[in-house]
Amino acid sequence: MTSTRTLTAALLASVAMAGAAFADCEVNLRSADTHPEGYPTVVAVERMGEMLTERSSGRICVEVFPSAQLGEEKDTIEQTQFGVIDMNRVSLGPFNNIVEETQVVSLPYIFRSVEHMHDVMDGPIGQEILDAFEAHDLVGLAFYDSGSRSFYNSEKPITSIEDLAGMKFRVMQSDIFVDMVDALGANATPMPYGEVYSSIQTGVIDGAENNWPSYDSSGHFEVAKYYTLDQHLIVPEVLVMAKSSFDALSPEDQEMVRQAAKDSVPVMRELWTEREAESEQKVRDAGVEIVTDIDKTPFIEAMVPVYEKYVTSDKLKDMVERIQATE
Ligand code: BDP
Repeated sequence: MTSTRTLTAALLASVAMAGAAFADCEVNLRSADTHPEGYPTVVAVERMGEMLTERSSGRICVEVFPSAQLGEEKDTIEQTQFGVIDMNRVSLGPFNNIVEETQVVSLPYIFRSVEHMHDVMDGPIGQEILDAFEAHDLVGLAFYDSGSRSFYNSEKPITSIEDLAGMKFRVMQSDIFVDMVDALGANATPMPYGEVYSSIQTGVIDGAENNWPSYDSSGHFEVAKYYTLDQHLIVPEVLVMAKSSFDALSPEDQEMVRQAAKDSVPVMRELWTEREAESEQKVRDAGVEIVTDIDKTPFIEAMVPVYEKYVTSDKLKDMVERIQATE
């Protein structure tokens, strides 16, 4: 009893202190993230906030709400569009049905490597995609890393495309990913991230797909012990701001926000590289069976209908060509 009470008191005191610190700021930007405290995306936005607070002499703060405290991504995106949430760090996947330009960089196997993705996202194509958010009541601030995503499941090691036949996989809420899984001969179930663990555990789905850090931090590796590195997606993540919150700032402060977001990118990339290695080690130590030797050619070939379905406008065709031409 006593220890619980002491703990609760300590917790309340720390929450009050944090609240007080943010209350001292003229502008407190509330930022959502689905990942827990300590995850690279969460830490990167916290660092961005520290830079902003320092550069604005304490006027502007960023308060990160981790662990989906403000809701699942699809809902927090809507709330950010409405200005209820000021900032949001999300995968580009859930934006596919809203911001057309994000579809191109969410296509399976569009990037040859993470380095290729960096070259594209750090250049004019990345800027075009950031600018495209404006038409949807958002300001695109920066892209973060997300490694590459691969399939994991609770049933068996997947060693070829044939093994996927008839299996049920959760995907992020985007039509592209539903079609991607269908094209591989499996069945897709779009659902919020927070529901995946119990859905695998109860057998509603056989598995899902994600990168090392998410596979680890979500605990999915505990219930889906087979991970096959087919690396079908390299989808960047994005930090966006509500247009209404951005417009309420002076032009100087707007610039300061943009710059702090940009400056948080190298910080994030470093944290990401470290975390990928740590997560890989952790799940290997936990006894996960990992298939690394997989022929990706049939996976890549199976994606032709997905490209045909989504890359239809001249604008998107041109973007795909420019991405492929980026060295
Ligand atoms: C993680 C992304 C996160 C997504 C999650 C998912 O960082 O933004 O919510 O995947 O699969 O890798 O939903």
